[in-house]
Amino acid sequence: MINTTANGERVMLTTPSKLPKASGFLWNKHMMIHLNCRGYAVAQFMQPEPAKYAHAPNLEAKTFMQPEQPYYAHHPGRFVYIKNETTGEVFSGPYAPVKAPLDRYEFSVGKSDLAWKIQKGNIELTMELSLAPDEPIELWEIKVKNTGPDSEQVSIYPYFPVGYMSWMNQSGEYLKSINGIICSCVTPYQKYKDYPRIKTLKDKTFFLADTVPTSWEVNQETFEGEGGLHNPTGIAQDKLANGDARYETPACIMQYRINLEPNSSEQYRFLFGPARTNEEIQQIKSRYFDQNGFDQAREQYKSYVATGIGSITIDTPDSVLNNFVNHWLPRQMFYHGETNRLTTDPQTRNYLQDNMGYGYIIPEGARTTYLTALRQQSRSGEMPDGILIHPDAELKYINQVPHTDHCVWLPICMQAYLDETNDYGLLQERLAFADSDEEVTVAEHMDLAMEWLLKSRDERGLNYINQGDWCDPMNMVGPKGKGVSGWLTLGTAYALQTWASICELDQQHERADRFRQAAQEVIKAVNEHLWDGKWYARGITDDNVPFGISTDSEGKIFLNPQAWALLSDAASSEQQDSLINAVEAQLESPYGVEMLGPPFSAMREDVGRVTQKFPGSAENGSIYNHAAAFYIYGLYSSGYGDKAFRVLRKMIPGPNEADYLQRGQLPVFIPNYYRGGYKEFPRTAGRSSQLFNTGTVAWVYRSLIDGLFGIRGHQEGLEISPQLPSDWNDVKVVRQFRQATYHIHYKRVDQDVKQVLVNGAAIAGIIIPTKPGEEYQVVIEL
Ligand code: CEZ
Repeated sequence: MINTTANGERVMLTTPSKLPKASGFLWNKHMMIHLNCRGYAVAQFMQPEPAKYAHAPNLEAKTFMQPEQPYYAHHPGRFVYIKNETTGEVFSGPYAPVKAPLDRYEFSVGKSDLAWKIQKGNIELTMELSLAPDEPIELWEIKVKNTGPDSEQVSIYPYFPVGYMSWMNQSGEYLKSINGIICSCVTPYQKYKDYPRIKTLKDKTFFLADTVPTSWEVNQETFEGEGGLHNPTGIAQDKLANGDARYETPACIMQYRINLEPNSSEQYRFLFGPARTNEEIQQIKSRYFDQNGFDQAREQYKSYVATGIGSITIDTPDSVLNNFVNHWLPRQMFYHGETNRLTTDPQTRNYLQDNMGYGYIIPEGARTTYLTALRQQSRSGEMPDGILIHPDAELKYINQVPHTDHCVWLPICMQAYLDETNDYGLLQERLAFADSDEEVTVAEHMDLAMEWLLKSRDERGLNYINQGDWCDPMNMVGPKGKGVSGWLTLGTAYALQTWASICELDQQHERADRFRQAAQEVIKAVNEHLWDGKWYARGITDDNVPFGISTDSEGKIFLNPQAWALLSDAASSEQQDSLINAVEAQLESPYGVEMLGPPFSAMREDVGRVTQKFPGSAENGSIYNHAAAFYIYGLYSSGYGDKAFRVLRKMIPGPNEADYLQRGQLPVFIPNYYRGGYKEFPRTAGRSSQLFNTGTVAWVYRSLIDGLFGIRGHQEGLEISPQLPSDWNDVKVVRQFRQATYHIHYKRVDQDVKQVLVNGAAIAGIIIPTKPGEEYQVVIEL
């Protein structure tokens, strides 16, 4: 059902119906497209705000990408109908809208393309999507082949619905001069002040073909007729009606009527995307269709994606893990760093954590993000809810809701960058503030952020939560200004300790002591007020009610405080054992660790919106992988290697069939969640959200480097402290580190003294020095 090429670079699915939402995605810096195995698509491009060029049939609200995105018959997608001109029989690729049974089906997800090969009778259809490297254009190549012994008369109809573009003005027509369909609209608006912006928008959607069609149709309703999408009236006719759309819903449809001799094939290429003017579209046509622009663009796109390689290549006994870590994990981190989830005002915590992952691929890129973020800090030390990364951006939606955790992420993410690069010069850069021109060093900015966290605590020493912390929808714990977050208080402790370690390495010993001591006070407060006997509480509400505790019937235990108690060393070893036992007993399922349990079944007004989400979905007790990743990192940092690996491994779908069927996802990304409620709703537990925007990936990568393989950067070199699963005996890893390459061989040996050998000689201690350009052969005895 699901296969992988030997090197893991492609994943193939051979059924269109058993994992109906299985999907893949492509992106460049200007767009992303998420396609499922049946051909339904969600695509966005930036101008500078995210916009669509293929719309739903109703007017869509502008919101972030959705988990468990529902698809319906008229959902935007990329389809090809094929009609046998002799029998009249019709099927469609990749599967929808006709959903006729196919003789062969393969959805093949590559790192820089998505492809399908399907067969019905003697006709084989191949559809292949790639993207332009640096503009929002889909490059489609469609091939039909006659694999039978007789010639076949067929008509091929690419069908790219454009949907309801606008209630103000929408239309579409075929233009012979460009051999393409251009659909136009005016993005709806009502404030006259918006006009200057509206007139700059790419309000046209084009569909350009390299081959002149037999006929075409631009009118969705005419095409569909009385037959419906599974049997469109347009296709029942000999030729399409060459129609247009005049304030009617447009669609891009062409007919190619051909005679295919045995073993012969025809190939067509199409370009689909947004543009502002017809001239622009004309230029796109010549750029891609004259000479070999199309092929070149595909190659360039492939090279672009290939630059997103991580800093480790692994060869362990677990081939699924190898494939995932060598290809798909760094690809997903690269996507996050390159696009910031297609927003112009990423949430501050997302911006920092996404770039923590990016730092393992493009360190200079990560460096810039710390500077960009700190320039937007206020003189008080407070960080804004979102970071503006485009001159026209403004804080929107969730970024208008005050959350109190943003300062926490600064030292934590920066530490990964410094470990990797040793670029302590960063701390001496001088920057101003959002509300003051006074320039101070990055280190001083960081001090202010830490002091802001310390100041934002109540008389007990616990951090105020206001309308949310890491958990966006935990919005009613502290709006009155009293409620506190147990997780955030532990976050403060961990941030302070992390900043103290950075100061220590930067030879700022007095500073380091000060922050380390402050962390101890914070931890003392947590243990005094939030230890519930067996685990840590999630917080205390505005009305002084602790929650996330054993006497709660729902939301008894939350994962985040437990994970961060491990990270911040707040828990004694007895407390560690106790909270880990509680997590394992109450939250761990075959699909990973749930974020809280039991899930809330109704609104709890002193906790907030999180409790209104469907039980077991998203923050209300799903296996929220981002939270699970904190826990994994916490387990590694406390030396629970086997436990950490068990949970980490559950993030990757498969390899057994039952697991794939339950999750419904291909092992090409980690989704933001798998459904929880394993005890309450076993039928849906494990189901993937299919949403590939998640802070998880950076933390998983960091867990692999700092934890599992123990090859973390240190000022003097590479620090060796692996925590391999006890049943792994022989592992090889190639680690790229500060322009040097380490070929590392982990071996279990039967001798008391274990050594680290570098180029054949044992080293004293656990740090391997590093020199740019060097190759090191390392043997680590276990
Ligand atoms: O967003 C994520 C945030 O981007 O939720 C995480 C948070 O840490 C990330 O910064 C946990 O709350 O508002 C909501 O209810 C949603 O839950 C979204 O905010 C959520 C979506 O996954 C965004 O894609």
